[in-house]
Amino acid sequence: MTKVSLPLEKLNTLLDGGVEDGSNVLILADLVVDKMKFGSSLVNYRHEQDDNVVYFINNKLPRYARDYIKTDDNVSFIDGFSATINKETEEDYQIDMKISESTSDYIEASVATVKQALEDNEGYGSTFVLDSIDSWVGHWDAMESFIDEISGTLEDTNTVGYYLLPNLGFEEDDANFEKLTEMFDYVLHLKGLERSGITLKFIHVRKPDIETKVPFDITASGLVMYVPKILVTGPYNSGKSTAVETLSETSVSVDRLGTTVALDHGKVERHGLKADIFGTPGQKRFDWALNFLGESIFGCFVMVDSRNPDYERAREMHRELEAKGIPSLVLANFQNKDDALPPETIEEELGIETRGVDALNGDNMDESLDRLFEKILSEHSWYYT
Ligand SMILES: Nc1nc2c(ncn2[C@@H]2O[C@H](COP(=O)(O)OP(=O)(O)O)[C@@H](O)[C@H]2O)c(=O)[nH]1
Ligand SMILES: [Mg+2]
Repeated sequence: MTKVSLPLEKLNTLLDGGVEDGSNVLILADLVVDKMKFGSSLVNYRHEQDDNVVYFINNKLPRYARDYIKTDDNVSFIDGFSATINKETEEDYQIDMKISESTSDYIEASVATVKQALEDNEGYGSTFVLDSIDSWVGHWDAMESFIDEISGTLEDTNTVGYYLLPNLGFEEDDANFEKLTEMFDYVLHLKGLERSGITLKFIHVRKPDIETKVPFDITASGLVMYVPKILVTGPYNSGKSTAVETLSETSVSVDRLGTTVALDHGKVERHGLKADIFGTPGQKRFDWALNFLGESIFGCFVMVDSRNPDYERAREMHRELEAKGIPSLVLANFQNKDDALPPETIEEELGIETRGVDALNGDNMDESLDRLFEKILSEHSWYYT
């Protein structure tokens, strides 16, 4: 069985390499998530993996989707919309009728056109995207027969079919949702939550049912795993500003008022991860930072100076973080110094997971960030609220 990878590494890990070749995937998108951008990121990614793409768009003009798709090569559009507004199509394939006149005729014509387009691409691994099936919802029989008929062609042409659907009100235990779930091999639910003025987006794999959620964002370079805020805290001179600078592509440090108002900010974006990272002292102003940065702190590094760790304060900060449900990791900094205690000793003393790092040279910093992401994905409470 061949697996076809998706544009997020974490998703592939959860799905043992991706989705099965020839399968069909429902992408249910909450309204705060731009499903067309998601679909285009998927197309751009699969195209980079040498897929041919057939993109069937039936709720707006294809050029709106083209704006997000990086290439015209080997990307064919089926225009299911122009006829609805009496416009000539510019695409190779078209559904030459209005869905409003007869949904079942429209779907029948769609089956024939999709099959044709996929067969024209035969011999390649392909990607098929249908954006979107919302206008067919309720026409269950017609939709089911469309999906059934296309399934055979997907298998024959080594194509994965992705069906986009805005979440117009499917609740968790909705009978309609169950019906939909039965029709597809995979169901990816793109969820959105508003928190402290930002929208947190994450993928919940509902078929197969996987508990770990994958937070994501859509950037110019494609889909990335996205965690809005990571905090770096610890005593004065433990290396917080240095850590933020080392981890970030760009960073600023506001230090001029001494330890009271110090705040570092950097942006991390690399190997598929994106995060805003904030450094703030762990002394008196820690509560202030937790409140100021709000509920959307996803994870925290507690920095200690391995030459002289303040165990009491580190334990206290860990307790405060734990009480707020924020996953954290102790970074035992200055490991390059001769008199540094080994991370194992510090971990044992604290009873809290600890990694040894050298913030200045960056030793073990990337690995620690990956580990914190892991902890965030498996422990963070906001997925469940
Ligand atoms: N040798 C070494 N120096 C470090 C390391 N981390 C930080 N420093 C230095 O220690 C000093 C204090 O670090 P800084 O990041 O400003 O600490 P902060 O007060 O916690 O923000 C600076 O001079 C850094 O260059 C490290 O891992 N190794
Ligand atoms: Mg500093």
